[in-house]
Amino acid sequence: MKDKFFVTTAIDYPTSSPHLGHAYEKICADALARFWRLKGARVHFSTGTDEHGLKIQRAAEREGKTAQELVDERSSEFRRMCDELGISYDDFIRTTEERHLRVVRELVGRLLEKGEVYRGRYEGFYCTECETYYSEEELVEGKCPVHGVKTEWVSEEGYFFRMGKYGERILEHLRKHPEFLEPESRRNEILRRLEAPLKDLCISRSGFSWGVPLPGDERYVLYVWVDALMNYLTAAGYPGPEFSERWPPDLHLIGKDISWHHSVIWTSLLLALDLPLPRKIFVHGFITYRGEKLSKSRGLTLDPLHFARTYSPDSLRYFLLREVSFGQDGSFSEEALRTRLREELIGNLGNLVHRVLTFTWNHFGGKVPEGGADPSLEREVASCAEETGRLMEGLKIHQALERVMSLARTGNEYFQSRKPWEVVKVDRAKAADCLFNCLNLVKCLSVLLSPFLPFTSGKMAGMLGVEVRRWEQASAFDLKPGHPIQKPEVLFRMVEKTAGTTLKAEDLERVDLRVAEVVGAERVPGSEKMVRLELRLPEGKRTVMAGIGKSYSPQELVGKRVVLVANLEKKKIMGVESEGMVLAAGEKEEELSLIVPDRPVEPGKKVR
Ligand code: ME8
Repeated sequence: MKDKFFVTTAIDYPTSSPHLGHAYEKICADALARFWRLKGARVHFSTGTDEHGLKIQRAAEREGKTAQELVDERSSEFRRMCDELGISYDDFIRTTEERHLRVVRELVGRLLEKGEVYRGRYEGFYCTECETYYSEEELVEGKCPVHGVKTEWVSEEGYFFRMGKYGERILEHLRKHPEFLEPESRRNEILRRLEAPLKDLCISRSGFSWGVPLPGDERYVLYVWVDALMNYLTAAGYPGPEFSERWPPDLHLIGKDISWHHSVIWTSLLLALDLPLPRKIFVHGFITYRGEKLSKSRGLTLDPLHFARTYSPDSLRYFLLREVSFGQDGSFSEEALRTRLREELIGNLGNLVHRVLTFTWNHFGGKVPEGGADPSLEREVASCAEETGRLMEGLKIHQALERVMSLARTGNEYFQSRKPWEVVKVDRAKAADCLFNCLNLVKCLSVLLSPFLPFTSGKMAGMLGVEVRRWEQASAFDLKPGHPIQKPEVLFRMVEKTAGTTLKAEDLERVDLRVAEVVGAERVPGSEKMVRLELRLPEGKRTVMAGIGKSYSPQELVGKRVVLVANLEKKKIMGVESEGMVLAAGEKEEELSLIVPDRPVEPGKKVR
């Protein structure tokens, strides 16, 4: 049992809009924060945006905005995503806020005073995508090992943090406290990397200005990761009175591309500052789509709000929490989401709640009928609450949710086997007793579901006229006979699918397909897949990004006549504004075949 729970997520780079991977991390942290609140812990949950650095400055330049304009706009998109998904953060921190700059200045000043920083010369490689330094040995075929993009050679005078001297202490900590970094596979990765001597860390950057000026030498800006990691201290209220209550964090929840930054860079900074280390860093897996990691830099993103708005925020939360084994990668597909919505949310949970409440409404005047708790059902509910609690404490989020849903199945079986719709005609008291038990089970479910599906839990509790406040409510059959319920409403609905359903001829008319000639083609740096095409149409040229680079070389493309979806909304892909899409057939990226007219057709001609 914890009396406090300070949980943080990574703070996202607002270089482009949030994607499903960002949403996944926030949803997992939210489920844990909500769980611990119900358990009575003093919870502090922070998330936010990481707004400095070269990557942000370059993104702003690409979009013709100032860096401040870019981060203001985009940070609000991340916050909106959190709000729409029901993320119950207590603090949404932006690293450009004055309260954070104060903390960074003070703490870097302290490092300088303590002799933890010295002047030197940095020579090596830098990946702007992850804002990380790499040595030559760390690169993979000369490219960033995480993003697969070209790195930049950096050679500059700068300031170094004596990180190297903490290598041994970090190793010792990892060995003594295996729970510090989980899952085990991630800890082993870090242990292996720490077999080589740990180097000092260059913490200054020059040549651009979008960052925190380095205290004491403002020709430099502070390396963005030092600034970003310190967000956890700012969010904890450093150095105010709440800080000692909240610190250390009970859980840093992060993705696997940034486990080194947290377990090594962050840990050594905290050691140097004599601050207590976090209790746990948990590394979740990546959300993939058709076998590829979602990533802004690769132009492969899925908009969480699209799915939340189409299917409901809880449907998306449910899918991600239930589908992905926490700590491992998990793949997203709309089809799989629809299947879980249909079979589990509608078919199991929605069905139970609907039949129990509707039956009560229709046959018992909307009041909990007379009955006594069925001891074996009550025991089953209590053991579900106990097991779910234990699974959540052990960070087995997907198993916890699975366990809760098994209780909904038990509820359905209970109702089904007692046939109250028949029994009510011959033995009203017996039917009443069945409903009394089912209603109490539904009430317990509304508590058990509340960390995972807050909107649904709220609706269920609302219909039952109860308020979910404590986890213990999950195992008590305390709805009393005579307690009124509200008119039942449907919890989940299936939604017509926009793609893949039958279309009318008029629907097809809306898609403007045209023949276009490829007059230029080049590979997009950093991607094996993306090719930037210049297409000729009678009205002028268009730039279109096409994911056909594994099937075609740029040379073979020039001169081809292709089919262009000409009235598609413009979209930025890998920094390039794409004005349409070309059609190709095939499943695998290496086996795509462009759709081309098999007789000469002039560019601009309509495809019908
Ligand atoms: O790394 N699936 O920001 P970021 C799941 N600003 N999680 C994913 C993901 C995917 N496909 N793609 C990214 C940064 N993430 C830094 C963090 S913290 C002091 C600074 C996760 O916007 C990623 O692993 O690139 C990270 O935890 C978070 O999203 C933000 O990624």
